[in-house]
Amino acid sequence: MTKQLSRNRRSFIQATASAGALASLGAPVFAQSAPLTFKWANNIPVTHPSNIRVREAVDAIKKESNGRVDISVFPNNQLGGDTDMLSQVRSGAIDFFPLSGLILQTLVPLAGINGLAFAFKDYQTVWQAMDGELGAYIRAAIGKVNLHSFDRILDNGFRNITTSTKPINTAADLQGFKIRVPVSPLWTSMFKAFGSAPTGINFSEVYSALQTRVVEGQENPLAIIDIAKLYEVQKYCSMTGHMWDGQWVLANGRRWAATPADVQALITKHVTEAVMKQRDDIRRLNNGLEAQLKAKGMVFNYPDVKSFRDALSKAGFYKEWREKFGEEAMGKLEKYAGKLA
Ligand code: X2X
Repeated sequence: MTKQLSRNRRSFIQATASAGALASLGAPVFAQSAPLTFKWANNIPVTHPSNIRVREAVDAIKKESNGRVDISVFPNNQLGGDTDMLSQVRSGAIDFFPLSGLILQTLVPLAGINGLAFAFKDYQTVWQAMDGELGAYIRAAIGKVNLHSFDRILDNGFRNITTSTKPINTAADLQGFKIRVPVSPLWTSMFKAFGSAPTGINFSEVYSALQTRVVEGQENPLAIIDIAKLYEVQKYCSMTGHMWDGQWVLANGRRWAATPADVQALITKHVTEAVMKQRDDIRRLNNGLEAQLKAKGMVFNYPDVKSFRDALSKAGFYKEWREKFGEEAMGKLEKYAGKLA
């Protein structure tokens, strides 16, 4: 009897709670409003976890909204390179766009801070910082340029240098080296500090730039090196792990603000889930990829990072960026990363 009562009571509470939740979310929107269509675009091949998880998210969003919220995905630079897509998400031509904080730096200078060379020693520190105070500080800056950023950042990974010509063992090997970097002030400045010849090229052009030898090398996490088949046009992979890079999932600010609260909540829930699963996928991939890339003919080496850090310090790289980012921002980074040279 007591059991029965408590069960009834529980279902009453549940029913009341969900009715309340529905009312506050404006439940009728899914049922009554006109369908809402959105465009999501990115720079990554369809087989990358970022795209696999986004596919799952948009399917779930469509289903849970009874078909009312329909997000079309345009992967692999179909709508243009990163620079172009950034303009498009600002103008509203596309609605959602995951972008490296370092490329976003052309618009939001602070957003490059997590890419400071050798700042993060491991993933644990990365997630503490990016899901903690540092990430919140960066997102506040992103919010000021008519962009909404979801709270959780996608993993791209720790970046390593690949080349068609020689392994990179010490910083001296980077002198005069023709390397592609993404279009971003921090990346260009870092390789200039090494004495390299960096060229800013959008990812959409990287394979052909390597193939035609416009540049000798590039740097990316193993998942990208594998999935974009860069091993076809690169021989050496030097495991420098020189920075951690992730992609903020950006939305056009006006479009997001005009989206009903219940739709915002539904999209946010699934985007967040997708990001957390994507992080897990990348972690698993990174563990197995080295062996696979070796089997595809790449030659790996494991440089001591000291010469790279020293070269950057000597060239004034850290000093320059400390001034540019400012003490407040550097304090948020160093709270997690420890003191940077
Ligand atoms: O452009 C790159 O190298 C990539 C794919 O890693 C980024 O999105 C920053």
